[in-house]
Amino acid sequence: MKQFPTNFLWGAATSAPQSEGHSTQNGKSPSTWDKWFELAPEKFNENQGPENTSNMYEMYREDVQRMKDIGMNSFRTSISWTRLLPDGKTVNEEAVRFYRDYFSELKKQDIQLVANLFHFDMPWWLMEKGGWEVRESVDAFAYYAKTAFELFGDLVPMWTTFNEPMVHIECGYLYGYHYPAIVDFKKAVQVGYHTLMAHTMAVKAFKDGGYPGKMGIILNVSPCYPRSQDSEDVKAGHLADLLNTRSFLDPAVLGEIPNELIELVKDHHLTPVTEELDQQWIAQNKVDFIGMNYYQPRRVQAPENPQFPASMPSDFYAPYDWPNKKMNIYRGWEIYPEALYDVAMMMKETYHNIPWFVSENGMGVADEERFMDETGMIQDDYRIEFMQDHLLQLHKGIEAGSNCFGYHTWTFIDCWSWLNGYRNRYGFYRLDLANQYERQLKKSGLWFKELALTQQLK
Ligand code: BGP
Repeated sequence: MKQFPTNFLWGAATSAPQSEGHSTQNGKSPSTWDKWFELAPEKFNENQGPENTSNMYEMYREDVQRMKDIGMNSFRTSISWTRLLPDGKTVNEEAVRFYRDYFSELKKQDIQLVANLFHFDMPWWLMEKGGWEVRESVDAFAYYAKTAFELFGDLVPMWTTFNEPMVHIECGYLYGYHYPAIVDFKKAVQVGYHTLMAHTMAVKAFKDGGYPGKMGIILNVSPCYPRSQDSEDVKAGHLADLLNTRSFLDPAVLGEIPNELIELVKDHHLTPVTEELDQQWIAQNKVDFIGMNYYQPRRVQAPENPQFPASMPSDFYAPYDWPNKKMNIYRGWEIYPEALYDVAMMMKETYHNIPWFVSENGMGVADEERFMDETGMIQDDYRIEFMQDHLLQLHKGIEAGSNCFGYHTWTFIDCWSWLNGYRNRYGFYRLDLANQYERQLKKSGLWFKELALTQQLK
């Protein structure tokens, strides 16, 4: 039996675009997802766009009760930028009413909210001006952040600026999965830099305003394991970590962009446009905590034909197909719980043991209906085993002194997921699309309730 610390946060995460629905109603203006779906629905799995998702816009009151029913004492969602500020400046009163009521409901039920500001949903009006490619996006984001702090500060104990900033950078500007789906390493670096500055200026607005609560950022962490101890493979692993993890983790926690990264980018003619005071703002605006989304590790090897200057990250490190890996055969991702212990140790040893939590971890399963029993309950023992194995490693890290204060799974109710639509199911509650978004508890929800209420992993 493993006992977790008192006050440990047990919960789940979702995002506004993946859970609210009503994506172009009630005064909300379109994000890139709404617009892209309108322009090219065929890109989306089974032509399913973000209009309805799991309809929490209407069902949040019952859903907060559902959280309570399974012992959750914490929950993350995001605020929709385009719902709150449809034109970037004017507050949508309907959005204020919605979020205040939703967040008050959580507070009433003693469920600690982590409110995130950006989960891949760039406003379309800003995208038309260049999105994260232009400096205007930094000011626009800081303005939005400040507006949110003013309007909801009394209801939000924990804020985060971005969810997985590397994802919108890579997917939008290198790999074609998010709008504008272009391939341009130099633009990707500029977009990354503006994202970092948007984060920094939002933290600055938070500190300057003296708002209550704590401030953090959520990063996707895939610890890198090189193919061998051969120096070229080790170097590939090091560069993958530098580009994917340290690029945001170092400035957010240590207040500086790694010098090595600045030099690397310079050598490869990728240096972004910066402003004079940027470094100073980064140094002065560190976060209070970090959220780590962990699904699978990154296995790398030295690239076969490195190009100079690099035109893609794969010129620095190539993927390596580790033969011993255990797979989630229902989603196609590697399962490697041990990495969570490594993350815990990295936070303790390299990042001053800053408070952190697992902000996403979970097992996606396609066609999950096949595991439904005669009573209608999904018997997701595979998911229970997945969480158990990860929690064991996390517990080991906590025992070794890592300052981890919580565990959120992805996700609470099965939700829509970008180009994948509703294919991969992750929730504690099954979402019945055929039946008016009805929610049905899965076996993992019952298991989680016991865990959260006893704080013990059996
Ligand atoms: C994370 C994102 C989530 C969610 C999750 C599951 O990277 O923060 O938004 O999408 O991954 O991903 P998928 O649905 O593609 O399996």
